[in-house]
Amino acid sequence: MITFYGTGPAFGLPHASPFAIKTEVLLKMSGVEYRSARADIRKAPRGKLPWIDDGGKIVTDSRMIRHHLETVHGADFSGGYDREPQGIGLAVERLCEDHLYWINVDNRWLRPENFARGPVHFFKQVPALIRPMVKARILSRLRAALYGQGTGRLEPEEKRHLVGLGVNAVADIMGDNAYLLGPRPAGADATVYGFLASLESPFFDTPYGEMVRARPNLTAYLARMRSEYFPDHSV
Ligand SMILES: N[C@@H](CCC(=O)N[C@@H](CS)C(=O)NCC(=O)O)C(=O)O
Repeated sequence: MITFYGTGPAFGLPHASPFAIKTEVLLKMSGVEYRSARADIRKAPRGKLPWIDDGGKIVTDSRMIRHHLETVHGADFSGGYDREPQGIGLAVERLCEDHLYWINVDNRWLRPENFARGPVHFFKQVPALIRPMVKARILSRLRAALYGQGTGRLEPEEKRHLVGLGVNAVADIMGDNAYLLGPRPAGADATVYGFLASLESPFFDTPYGEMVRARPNLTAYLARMRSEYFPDHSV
């Protein structure tokens, strides 16, 4: 039995982490039996979540978890699509994970009002005496990571422009399809759902949610994915 370590529901989402939402959708798509456990980031095997424990084999990173489900459990995330649409799906996944993700992290963690609304609560388990120090250390690490990645050097208007390009590209690729690539869900949908739902979350003060909601096909898609993969998750 697989144990899946995610963040658990937060911010009106099935998980605080889009990578955890993605991974749980992949697990559900695969049909493999699993149980969920709340991850303690201090115990994360590579310092990042999510991860899984499959009978003692630890697999970290949502991309490697997908690979594990395919190679060890015979999961098929192709959705039955040809290689070309699958290639488009992979490119869209990386657009979400390596680009939109960072702008969303910047918005959640480095805008003080959003940090106070959400991420600050992650520090509740830290003893009160050292909490301010730990918080300051994590924020400074994150600021450095965002600066290194590049997002930290952009003006708000530039970030909005880039999110608009990314969101509209996904909406245009999806068109009238029920899922990203056509009438059937594929592995790419786990990612697209995780990251678009996170970007759209009205829990945070953000200009990005409106960009997602401005595209009716994305709004319908988020509702469809949520009712199919997280029917019990009510917010
Ligand atoms: N490539 C990884 C990325 C995972 C990731 O960045 N997780 C974030 C949470 S959304 C994390 O654990 N960050 C903690 C850190 O970087 O210290 C995946 O696909 O799982």
